Amino acid sequence: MTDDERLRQKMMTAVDEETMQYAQTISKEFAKLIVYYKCAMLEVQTRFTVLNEEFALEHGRTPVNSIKTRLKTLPSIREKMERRSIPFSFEAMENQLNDIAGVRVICAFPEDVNTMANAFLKQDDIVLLQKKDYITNPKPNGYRSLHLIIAIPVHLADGKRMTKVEIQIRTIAMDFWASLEHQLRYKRANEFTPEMAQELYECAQLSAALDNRMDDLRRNVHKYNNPTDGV
Ligand code: 0O2
Repeated sequence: MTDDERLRQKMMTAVDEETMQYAQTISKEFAKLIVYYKCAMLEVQTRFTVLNEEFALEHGRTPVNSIKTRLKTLPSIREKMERRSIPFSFEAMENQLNDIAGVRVICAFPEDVNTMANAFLKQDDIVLLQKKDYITNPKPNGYRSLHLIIAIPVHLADGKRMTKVEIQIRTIAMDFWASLEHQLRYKRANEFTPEMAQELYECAQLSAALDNRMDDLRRNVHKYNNPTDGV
């Protein structure tokens, strides 16, 4: 007997056939939904990869340093819905959660963040649902990033389905700070003393200053090497 068969036999003794079938239907429906999110996420990743290649052809450098993708797991989805007192259903999951599929685009320079965001949002099949500009208006703790919630069509055998994706666009320096802060905070489990919070905030300021200096340097290098250009 395989492990799967043994597990099924164990479950059969614990729950009736009707419950088993219900659980199977639910897990199939969940798997189907997750596939749509995965396809939407890959589509977004491809669109940024294409924009990056095109930019490299025209300008001789790549504005996108790396692209990370992640799909929320079922326990993480349930935890978020419980935290927000949303009764669990697939409909509520689709309508009320914006970040089941997430794409993080890490850019070289601050200017690249807006260039990439604008080029992406210009595409006529992308619907912008929400924009939070934590670069112009950083969070009180110093967090900086451009957040977009968009819907993108996923083309299926029987038509298209608009699917939501959360996109975070930030520079390497912004990502460095956010990744370390996230580790220290470990999903809100760790508390910071006011001194620790201040230290983190100052680190965020340092990373913002570094971004600005590197952006100035990029502009100067460009101007020096292309004296007739406007930039
Ligand atoms: P994870 O593990 O990265 O997914 P939301 O909960 O997303 O519906 P909210 O809080 O209004 O609603 O969304 P917001 O402000 O757009 O932030 C969502 C995500 O941005 C977070 O997801 C983080 O990835 C990132 N983020 C926001 N604020 C901070 C911050 O202060 N520090 C760091 N390191 N990341 C931040 P999750 O689900 O919290 O985490």
